[in-house]
Amino acid sequence: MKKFAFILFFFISFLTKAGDFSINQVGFLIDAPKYFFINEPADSFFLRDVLGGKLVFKGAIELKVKNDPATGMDIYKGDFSGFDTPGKYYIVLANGKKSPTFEISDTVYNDLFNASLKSYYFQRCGIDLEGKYAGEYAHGKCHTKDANFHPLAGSGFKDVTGGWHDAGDYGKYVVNAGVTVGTLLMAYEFFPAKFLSDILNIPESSNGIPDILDEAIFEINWMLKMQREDGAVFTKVTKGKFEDFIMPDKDVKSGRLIYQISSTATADFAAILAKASRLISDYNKDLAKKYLNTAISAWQFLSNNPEIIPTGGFKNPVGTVTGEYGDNDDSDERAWAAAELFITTGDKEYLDYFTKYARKNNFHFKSISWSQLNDLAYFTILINSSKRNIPDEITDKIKAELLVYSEYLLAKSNKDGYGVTILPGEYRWGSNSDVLNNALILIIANEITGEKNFYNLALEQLNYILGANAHKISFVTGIGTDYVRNPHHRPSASDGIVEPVPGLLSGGPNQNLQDPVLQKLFNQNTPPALCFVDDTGSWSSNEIAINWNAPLVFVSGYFK
Ligand code: 9MR
Ligand code: ZN
Repeated sequence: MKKFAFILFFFISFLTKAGDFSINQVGFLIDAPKYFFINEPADSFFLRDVLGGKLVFKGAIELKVKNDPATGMDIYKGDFSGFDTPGKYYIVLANGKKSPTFEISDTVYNDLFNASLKSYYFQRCGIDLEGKYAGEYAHGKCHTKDANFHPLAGSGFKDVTGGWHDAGDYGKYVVNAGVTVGTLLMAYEFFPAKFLSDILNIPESSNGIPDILDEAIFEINWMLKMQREDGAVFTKVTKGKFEDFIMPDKDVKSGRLIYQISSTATADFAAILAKASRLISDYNKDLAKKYLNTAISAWQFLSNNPEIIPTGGFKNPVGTVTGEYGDNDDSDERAWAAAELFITTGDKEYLDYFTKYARKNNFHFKSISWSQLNDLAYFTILINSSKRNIPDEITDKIKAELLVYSEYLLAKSNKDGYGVTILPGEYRWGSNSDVLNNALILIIANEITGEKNFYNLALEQLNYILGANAHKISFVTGIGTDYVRNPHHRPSASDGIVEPVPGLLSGGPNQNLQDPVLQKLFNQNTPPALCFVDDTGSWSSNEIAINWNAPLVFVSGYFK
């Protein structure tokens, strides 16, 4: 009982620390739905201008849901969508409680976009992060001796320096690079006009190539080093065990190893290199050719080895305690590679391969993740359909299933107090990236169908990430008024700087409680969306990762 009271006290103080308002702390686009949530009844609310406190809008507060399934909370909503004058505002209740200040403008997500893309620069491995780009987060070269082979993968040394650190750890994993680079390239390919910025202040800025491509190329150049002569691709470069909480350039004690090849890594590689080849060809024909050749050699290896490698999917060798990214189904990765290779080459063999997979799976959409790439294949075929004369029969199927999936997301959101598109049971490790990947799907659905509901729902997902959630917190470091400050991120925790490295998305609530910090605070009875804590020790709810940031770049870049 005592323990319960303590937990309850902790809970309440924790949940109320950010104030009482669940609101997008960055703000709203001028024509977007605008709203906030509170957890107690109130009659009305007042929207006031920051300058002088002038009252600009008054609205009613309505009960949205009692005992919300994901949070156990009563949720009340105040809506001010009708107000559309750009400026900086806050909300006040009759009892005097004030919300954080937020902005209404058509450029409200610019800083968020820049920070979320720039975060990849801070993850770079094997180079000096120079003060002129990294500011106070500058540090020396790390992991310059990458790497010797794990005995199961080969012998001796191979240069695999470069690329990004995967997450809060310093490992580098090809599988996770797949979905990450895939999503960044997709943003540029689908909406080039929105992603042309070349002024992010990374070393390649102003080189005439959009920074989003430059950053992707930094990772791709590492991926190239991970390829074996026969086309197969090694799975990862990590230590035997996760590093201590030290800066990357201090991580020199024990060596890092290259692990075995896998068919998932090889297929992800083929997809990325094929996609990058066609996108970079406008800027650099030689590079485009080189990329395509490596993609084809990876595909060749896969064709000669139609069964999954290793059998059952990649597993960490006994004694290895770093990320696994194990996946026992490589069919979606292979289909994605085929789709990208077809669009780049026009070679019908690839289209046939993709179509066979898509038919077998009835063109169904699924939640996008490092292990689930089939939506990326569908999108590639759909967006490039006229370029390659894809038969209507195929594109119609993809469109129809995209619509079915988007309606399903809409139905889920209607059941949720905060309007999020995941339900109890789905708050898994990295749930915030699932929310943003759903926003990505909805953005494309809106582009294809013109259905404004999907556009608005995508924005609602971003609202959740930026503060319209039970924790009243922005899940992106440095963004909003009350954001995550203690991510499970080795540089942020060991650089001696109070502020975490900016632009990083926290994984978010994880009802599976997969770390000791969550296990101590919560149990199976905790409402799923509450299973989160802004604590460095909670790697299963508060880590950051390259794949989670990618849909944030996509979504914020689209709406900026
Ligand atoms: O994102 C991954 C998640 O889906 C898995 O459930 C989890 C446990 O295997 O691993 C996550 O990825 C981590 C990776 O293994 C190592 N680097 C940090 C990643 C984010 O936590
Ligand atoms: Zn490094």
